[in-house]
Amino acid sequence: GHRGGVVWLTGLSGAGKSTIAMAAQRALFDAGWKVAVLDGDNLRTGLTSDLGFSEADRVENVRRVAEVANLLAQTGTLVLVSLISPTHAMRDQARAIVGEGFHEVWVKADLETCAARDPKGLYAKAKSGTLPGFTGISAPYEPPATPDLVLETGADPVDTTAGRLVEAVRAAFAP
Ligand code: GGZ
Repeated sequence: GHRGGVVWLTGLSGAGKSTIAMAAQRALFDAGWKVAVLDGDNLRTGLTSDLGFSEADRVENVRRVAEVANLLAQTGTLVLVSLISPTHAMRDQARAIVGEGFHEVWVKADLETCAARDPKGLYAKAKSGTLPGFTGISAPYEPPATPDLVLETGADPVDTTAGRLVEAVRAAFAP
């Protein structure tokens, strides 16, 4: 079968990381792959429920999720991680934890596009100042310098971006 590995989706809130991860998971599952999604927003109800959004808490969040992703990858699972993981240092830490088989994917959309989508109203709160330390508004996002793949969700629909992700996964991890 296929090799295990970690495909790390980074990008702003509302860029489309979770949507693309879920669509790719479905396609890979239908093709017989062992595949898991680790989504920051979901994990924060359990594994990382003690963490907030300070720099230090985000570092710890990324560290824990990378450790879990690595354990799953070692069982032969293809792991799709969906975390803002806003800094180079955080993503470098994840890469170091996983080692071989780490792929960085930038789910790219303009801040204006994400803020216009605003599915949970978080950008509105961040702009009004009621939600401090929000990525892209009042906390940093450092775009990846050398991502393995860039998916532009402002330009391309989800079937296109998810399809490109699935092709990249096949190219990297299929037998
Ligand atoms: C960024 C925040 C914040 C702040 C709550 N900054 O788009 P969402 O809503 O559904 O998913 C986002 C999620 C980000 O969690 P991560 O674990 O991916 O972040 S990190 O990798 O930086 O640790 C967003 C919501 O939580 N959210 N407050 N202040 N996103």
